[in-house]
Amino acid sequence: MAKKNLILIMGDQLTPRLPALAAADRARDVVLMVEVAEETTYVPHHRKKIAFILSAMRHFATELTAAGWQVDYVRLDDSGNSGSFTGEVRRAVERHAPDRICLTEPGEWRVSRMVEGWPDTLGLPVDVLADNRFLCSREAFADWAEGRKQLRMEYFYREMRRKTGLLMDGDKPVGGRWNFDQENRKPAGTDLFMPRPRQSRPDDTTRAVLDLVADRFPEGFGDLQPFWFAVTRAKAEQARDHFLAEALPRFGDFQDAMLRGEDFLYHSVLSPYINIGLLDPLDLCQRVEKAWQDGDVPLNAAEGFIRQIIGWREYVRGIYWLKMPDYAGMNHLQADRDLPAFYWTGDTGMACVRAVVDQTKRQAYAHHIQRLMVTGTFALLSGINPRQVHEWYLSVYADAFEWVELPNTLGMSQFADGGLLGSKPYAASGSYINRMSDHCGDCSYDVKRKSGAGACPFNPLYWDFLARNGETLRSNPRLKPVHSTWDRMKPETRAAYRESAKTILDGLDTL
Ligand code: FAD
Ligand code: DLZ
Ligand code: SF4
Repeated sequence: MAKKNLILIMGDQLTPRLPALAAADRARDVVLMVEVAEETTYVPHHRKKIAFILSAMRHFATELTAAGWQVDYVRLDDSGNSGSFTGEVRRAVERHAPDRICLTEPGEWRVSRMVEGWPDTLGLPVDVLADNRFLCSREAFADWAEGRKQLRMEYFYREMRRKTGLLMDGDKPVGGRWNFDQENRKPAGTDLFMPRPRQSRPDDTTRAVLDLVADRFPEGFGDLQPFWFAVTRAKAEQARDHFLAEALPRFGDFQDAMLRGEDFLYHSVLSPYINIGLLDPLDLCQRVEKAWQDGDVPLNAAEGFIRQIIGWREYVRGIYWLKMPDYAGMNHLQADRDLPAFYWTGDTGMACVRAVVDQTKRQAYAHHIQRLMVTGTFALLSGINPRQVHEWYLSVYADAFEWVELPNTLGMSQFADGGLLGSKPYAASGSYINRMSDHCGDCSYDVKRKSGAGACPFNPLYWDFLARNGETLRSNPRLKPVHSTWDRMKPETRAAYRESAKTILDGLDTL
């Protein structure tokens, strides 16, 4: 008799062509989906993120049932819910007596370890299938990395362009260049016609989940309302099409800009949908390429967007699986301060940080430059413990899963991996934020003041960061010019920076 499988689908695996489903038989096998306390609390997730994932899971289960699958769905508040993947798989094994368990490889190392223990603890064979929603398998990335002294994204990206054929003219990049990033650094101006991401209206299922999350996490971080994330594939595709038509044409030009009161600018806000499986990354890139071919978007926009997906997204996943579990414990700069409370409350006089934290609380979303150059740079300059910074980012964004969040935070943003991911730290003084945004006009601090009372904290902290980490960073050729500037400063100027920085660091929570 054919073997009966229990197919486990996790909250970030909501894709009909998922390998574990493709290998299954809907007449014979049982699909298991579980809402479990452990996944909702392993970091203090934003409440909107929890609601987004649970609602999308419920909708996906309904779609699978309609497509003829037998779905066993366990809700967070079902009596007897043991609260963990392991506990729920054990209970499902008792209910269905399968011959084996089958799943697609989990996105996070933590869960992967859990699954490795199941053959012993549950006494059944467990098949773990590679996740073919990524364009570069873990093995292919390890092969690419083998023997290389430096794992630079740019070279990986070129290989991915060749592999996918995206924006290629034979074996040459279209437009004669691989990368148009230099054209993507314009500050944005206020625009009455700024596009907004497409917003979905919550249906009965989402409303029930919102009530559940409100009830279960009354003190949790982040606003639940308004809730407008798409929670089905069809709605996510509408959001995608809206982005392609409305925002993509200007995505490139203003990729690094920040504007007060504009939470999204020309960004796609598609990462939550891609990361839980509602949108397919390759299909998305092919649509972006077609928009360029049809003359609807400029090449710098199409290339910039495709690079983020087949370049950065695949690259950070490769690094994660190559380097875990040691990666999570890295702390190259030995940063050991606690994360200030204003990362959770937004209660600070620094207008840029306040704006990003406020937006994060409202939307469970911030775009890349807000994450990297505001909250990220501030934590880097202040020497905040990278594990605390990592747990904050993993908690507060709807798109945050460790495989993508950890390398971005610990590597790109905090330089805690010693330069594996980026060739130099993203350290900057207030003038960067002043150039790329309009926050400084709204601030209790003066961006033009270099040190002393009222000076923008980023200014003295920038120089103090370089001086404090001099021993570790001086050998970095890309930092030579700034270290030379520091060395040429008058001793009293250097002393003023360091004195100011000390005052700031001693009273971080009061900024
Ligand atoms: P867009 O600007 O429209 O970009 C298009 C797509 O490209 C994104 O949807 C995303 O899928 C991909 N992308 C862009 N940049 C990156 C990147 N650096 N790494 C991986 N994919 C990228 N991204 C996450 O998906 N989850 C995270 O938890 C996450 N944490 C981050 C933490 C820090 C400190 C930093 C600096 C970046 C982080 N990123 C993370 C990367 C990036 O900021 C987000 O992917 C992006 O802001 C999502 O918004 P968007 O969909 O509007 O992106
Ligand atoms: C993030 C998350 C949350 C909040 N809740 C659940 C859940 O209840 N059930 C579930 O299957 N997945 C959830 N997830 C996503 C998982 O954390 C994610 O699938 C794993 O971390 C991937 O290894
Ligand atoms: Fe941020 Fe400094 Fe500008 Fe204030 S002055 S908004 S702290 S960069």
